[in-house]
Amino acid sequence: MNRHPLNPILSARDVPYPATLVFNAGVCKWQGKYVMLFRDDYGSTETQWREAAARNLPWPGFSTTVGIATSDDGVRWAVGPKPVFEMHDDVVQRVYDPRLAVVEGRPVLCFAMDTRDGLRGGVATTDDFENFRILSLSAPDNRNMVLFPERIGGRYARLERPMPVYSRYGGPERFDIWLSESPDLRFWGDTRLVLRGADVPWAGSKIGPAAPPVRTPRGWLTTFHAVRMVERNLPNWEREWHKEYLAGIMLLDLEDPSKIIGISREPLLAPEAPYETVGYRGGVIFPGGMVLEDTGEVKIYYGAADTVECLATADVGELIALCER
Ligand code: BMA
Repeated sequence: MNRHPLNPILSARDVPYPATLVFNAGVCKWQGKYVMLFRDDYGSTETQWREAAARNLPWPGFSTTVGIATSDDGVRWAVGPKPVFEMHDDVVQRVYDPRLAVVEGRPVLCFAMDTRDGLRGGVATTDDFENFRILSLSAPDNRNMVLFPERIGGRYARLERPMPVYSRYGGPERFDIWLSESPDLRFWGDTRLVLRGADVPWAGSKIGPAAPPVRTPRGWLTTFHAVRMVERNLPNWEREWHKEYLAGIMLLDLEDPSKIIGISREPLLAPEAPYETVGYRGGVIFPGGMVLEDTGEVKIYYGAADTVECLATADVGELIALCER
């Protein structure tokens, strides 16, 4: 992977309305442009987090919105004048971590939703990136949903990450990637396990789908995030933080994407650059967008340190080779 020299490609200073942390974006190519939906946590400053940490106060409150940016080259972005997707009422605290896929020509958004009753994963469609129609919301707790860009065997498919706790008897956090299918993007079922967090040798803790998969002749190429517990305290606003977030990549069977063809034996991206290791939560790489260009270049967009949005590129053949090794 090559980190783009202009990284971070989007941060709070590019946003013309209240913004503090701009990260975990979804990106797609639509009608000749790159479209990005990004998460914006605002309403609390860096000074406030540090003060909270120093005085052992609870999490400084953020509000979250989803904003839009567009680009001609996938590198330089123009941010829209106001947020395009947000929800906040007595039950819903916020929607965040958007992932974008163009499914048979139609933009489809997956998102996470914090509610008083648990964490839900949503699927919504849009024709204009201004109005979003929510088609489905999962039972809690589930999130990190990403859609495949076409029907497989006649059905839509998504990767998702439920969060079993009770059945794990208070053991270490180990969440896995699952796949569900749908005839209409509303009703989801035929759910099956794809990859266990415990089976990622270089991470071993919880994992989750990252960017929506792209089709290659060798299989569906898809990134995931994986948590590695580290001894050292990572530089972040909290007193103690030991979860490092890395990116991995795998190749799934074209006909049955619950089957893994191959998976990279090493992380695809680990936090190394200063904008990845230092921030609100240092040591976090959280991909949410992946674009395969006609030239064979793959653009991977990722949130870094829960603070900014970044871009790294690679050659599709090399990524496939990593999985098939
Ligand atoms: C995950 C989610 C992401 C976040 C990541 C690192 O559990 O909350 O939104 O980027 O943790 O803090």
